[in-house]
Amino acid sequence: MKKKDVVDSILKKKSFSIPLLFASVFSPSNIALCKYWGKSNEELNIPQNSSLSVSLGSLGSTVTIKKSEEEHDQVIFNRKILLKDDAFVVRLCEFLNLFRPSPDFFFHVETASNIPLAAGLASSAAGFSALVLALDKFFAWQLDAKDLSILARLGSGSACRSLWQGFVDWQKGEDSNGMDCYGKPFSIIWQEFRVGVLLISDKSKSISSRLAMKKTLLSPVYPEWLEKAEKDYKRIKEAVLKQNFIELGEVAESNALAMHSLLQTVSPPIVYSLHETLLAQKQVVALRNSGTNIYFTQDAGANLKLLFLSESEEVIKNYFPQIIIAKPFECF
Ligand code: 2P0
Repeated sequence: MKKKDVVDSILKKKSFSIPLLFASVFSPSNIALCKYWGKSNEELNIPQNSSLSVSLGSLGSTVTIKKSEEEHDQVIFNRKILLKDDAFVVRLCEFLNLFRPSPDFFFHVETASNIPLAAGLASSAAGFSALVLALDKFFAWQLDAKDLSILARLGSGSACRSLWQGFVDWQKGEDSNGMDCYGKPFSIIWQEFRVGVLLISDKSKSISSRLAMKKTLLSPVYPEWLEKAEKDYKRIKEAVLKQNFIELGEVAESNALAMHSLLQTVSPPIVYSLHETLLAQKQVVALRNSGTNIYFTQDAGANLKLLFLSESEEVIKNYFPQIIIAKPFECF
């Protein structure tokens, strides 16, 4: 199946009426506690392993769409008009091709992210999630959460976990077309849970996660990653359900380190960490050894995300004054 077939199968009975002049939706960013790393289907972003994430509360992206007055799509990012050949615009327009009511219908898309670009967190996840939700609102499709999550996944895999606040489960599913591969929120509300974003570098990453994932599949130890990811996913799920912070933190940190070790087995090795990343990891471990319950996780970049509970917030702010603290459950 191609992306367009999936979209058509979801939208088969939907009309493209436009009752609104515009639609605007916010989606939070999300951080994986058990990482999605490797695809079994590149076209449809179907993962090799199940993953589990937590949202970043009010940190994320707002997408506003309306019909373009021009004869092409217009994309504005943080108030700046982007050029047609910008890689982000090309990717977005390709995605929008899946949803045009007619070939001469063009979109005006405005994306506003409140995450510092330097954080390397203005990830595609919140953007594609908000875009799909905005399309649903704009065309009044009223799709259910499962279908919306599948559509968001077609834009970017991790976007299927950005439709909700709190913890989200993304099962890899069994269906080769990915119709059982979508995000599902947990009903757990864990008010004290915090994610701290620790900025290490504002340099763009050396290699996109999409390409890095592809290269990693060739690693001789990739099967070992899959085995570990499956175990970690189950343990983190259990820890979320029991609200066992120590277990959650230990497994999440170990999962992130395993993903980065795996990256080093690729030829040539893929290294996202900087010297400062390793120093910050050591600082987290030192703080933990002095009695503060804190763990780190790291995605496809040099920055760290710190996991802790509200009881440790003051100590951690003193230790890492530059930290940006997200509250995944502040809206509940
Ligand atoms: C994750 N990452 O689970 C993992 C961990 C980065 C490290 O999902 O190709 O932008 O669009 O499906 O979702 C980043 O990859 O990749 C990612 P595509 P995506 O959050």
